[in-house]
Amino acid sequence: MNDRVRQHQRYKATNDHAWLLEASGDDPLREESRQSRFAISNGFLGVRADRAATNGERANWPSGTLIAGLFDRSFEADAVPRLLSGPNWLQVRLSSRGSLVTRPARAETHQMHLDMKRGLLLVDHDYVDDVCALRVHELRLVSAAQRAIGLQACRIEVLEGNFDFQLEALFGPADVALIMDLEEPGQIVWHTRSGKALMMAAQTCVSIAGAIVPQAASAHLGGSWAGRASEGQVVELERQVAFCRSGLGMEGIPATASADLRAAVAQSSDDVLLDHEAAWAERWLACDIEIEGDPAAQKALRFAAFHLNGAANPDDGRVSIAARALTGLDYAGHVFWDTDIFLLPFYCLTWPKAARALLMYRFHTLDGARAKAARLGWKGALYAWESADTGEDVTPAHSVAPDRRVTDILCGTQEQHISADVAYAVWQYWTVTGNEAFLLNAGAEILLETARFWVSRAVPEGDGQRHIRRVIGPDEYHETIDDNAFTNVMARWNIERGVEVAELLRSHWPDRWASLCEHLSLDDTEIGRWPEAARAIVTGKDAHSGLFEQFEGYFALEPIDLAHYAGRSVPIDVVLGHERTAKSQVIKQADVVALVALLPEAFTAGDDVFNFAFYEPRCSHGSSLSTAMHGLVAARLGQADKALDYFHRTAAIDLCNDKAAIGGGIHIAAQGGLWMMAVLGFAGVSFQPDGISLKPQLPPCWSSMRFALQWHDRSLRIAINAVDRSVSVHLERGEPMAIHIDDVRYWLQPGGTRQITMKATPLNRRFVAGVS
Ligand code: IFM
Repeated sequence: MNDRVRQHQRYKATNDHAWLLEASGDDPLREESRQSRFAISNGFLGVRADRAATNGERANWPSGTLIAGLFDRSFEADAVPRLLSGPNWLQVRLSSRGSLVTRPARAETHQMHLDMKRGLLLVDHDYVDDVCALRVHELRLVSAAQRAIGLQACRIEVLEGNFDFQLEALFGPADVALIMDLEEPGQIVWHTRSGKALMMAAQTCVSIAGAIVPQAASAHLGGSWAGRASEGQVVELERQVAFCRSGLGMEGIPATASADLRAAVAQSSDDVLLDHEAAWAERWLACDIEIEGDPAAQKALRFAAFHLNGAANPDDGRVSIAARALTGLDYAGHVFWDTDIFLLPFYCLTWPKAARALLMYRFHTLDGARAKAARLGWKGALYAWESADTGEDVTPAHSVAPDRRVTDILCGTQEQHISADVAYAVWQYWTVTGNEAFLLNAGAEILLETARFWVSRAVPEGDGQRHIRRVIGPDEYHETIDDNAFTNVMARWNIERGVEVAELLRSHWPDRWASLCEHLSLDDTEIGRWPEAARAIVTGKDAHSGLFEQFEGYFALEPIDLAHYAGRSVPIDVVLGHERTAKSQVIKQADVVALVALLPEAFTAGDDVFNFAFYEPRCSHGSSLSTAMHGLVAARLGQADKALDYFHRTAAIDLCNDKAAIGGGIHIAAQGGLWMMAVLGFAGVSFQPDGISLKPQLPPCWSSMRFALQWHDRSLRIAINAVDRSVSVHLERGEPMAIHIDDVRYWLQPGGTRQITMKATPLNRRFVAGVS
């Protein structure tokens, strides 16, 4: 393929629609949602799908480049630190004979393609002018291979007439909280109020028909170019940027950064593109899920994996993933339990290195968690409900409620299940990877310090039991409640894991155990009290019925039939008002149901079904985290139709234009939840001490499902076929291991495949293992 053909091919999106997200035309009301949905990111940089060739006539919101971990306050009076953005490096202004080319030929010629396979955003526009007609193709990426780098390439084809052009490569302003220190050709350095630094280098090059055009006027970054391109000719602009930030455990910007960034932007765009595509190909090999029979589910899972892959940086243990990942600024870029509970499963099972980095972030913020526990009068570590870069709790104290009143936010002090959620994530990673170095150097300390917190937090009372009072569970409609079942059962579990990890270290790594005990001032007497403390925590479970009471007094609250409010377009607390909602049984999101999902062992035979049946109709799904948890539980309970309905509702949160606008960013927890529903729900993956277990119950319309998993440094490929009722597991790489299919244990040899034919029972495609 010659250079020109190859250059042209770059801008062509794959024609496999299962890998594409498409939008066309102008849709001003949905523009901001589109910017989130079509955003690209690489765990360090995030770029919303702002228009580049806007010709300056429109200042898009909020524009700019989100930079993972770059938190600060803009002004003294700012309540909490927020994620800052670097400049928008994608603005291009086109003029023809001195006038801006602003007239799109037809609205529908504006087309956006998110090519998820190659990790590219491709945008096409046609423009007309009195003397020429132009077609502009744009390609953008933030490199999955070299996370510092962004690349923009624009190809301007002259369809008719002569194009006497001026082309400007512009840079939008950086966040107001970034103060410029230095601007010199090709480079800018900023600092923040608290002394963090951001450096950016940029290089732009323009050519006509392959010949470089000299710059007409130079700016420190970007610049302008002028020339004439006649009909059939192509003007091409290539711009590369590279960013470096300091401030997270680093002493300023490294001395070599300037040279490194300049070298990065000087690379050939072909090399950058090829490396990026290769990195994406590797990710897809590890995490793609293929579904036959449900194209919408297929696309939703690709979209989920696309954003999950873009959200994490396996090389940086100082940052984590915000509630809107790097696609928007809702929640100020803060990190919630979303990451530990909804995202970790994807990373543990498909990208353990990224999972480890996310948990190292929790390790690096452990001091903040210890300080928070101490400030509130407890021992151990209470993680920040909303976390930024230091581990300090950055939950705002107030917000404006939907009724426009300023209300207090109590989550920062009361939503304490976060500590158990972090411990849960640590344990999950340990179970899935067996990474001893992580356990010894970071994981054990988190488990012990969070366990220690709960032991001090669950206070023994006159009834001989321990109570955890004045908390908020996942259901945030009920504040300052006592003995939230989710919090208490997770706390118990956390303490038990603390005891387990203590025993493990004591017996296998006594030296490390001794040094950790010294470091934490922990001794056998203190740990000796933990098992009893765990047992004494009230769970709210009725011994006869098996039903958990969501919190003390919940059953006495006003029951409200949510069916009467079906079709409402606003959250139920807006309809009922804050006070009535709080005095009712209406739940914001999965709470006891989340417990069924996370700790199924806390439910004995049939209790899970009963609890799900009781709580599901009481849930209003006022959080984007809710439907995924319900779908996961429904799938595991064999309620495949219901689970599929939850799956598609979860997918709609970010993909459906008729839902609430998502201008503030995509809901990354919902994306993680989709993956969980598919793999942990429909495929029925769970963990055994010696391997993985599968209990597939595919929805009726999914004729097959294929996916890959990582387990203890092994790679597995799994195929479930509902048509011939087969399940096959292939051990692609790694040592022999056990695999359990519907409770029957099989042994897998390296390179070997197990294919099992299942017998279908009449119920809901519930399979039973048959011939081996
Ligand atoms: O973490 C969630 C919380 O559970 C509900 N409100 C939104 C937060 C961020 O997604």
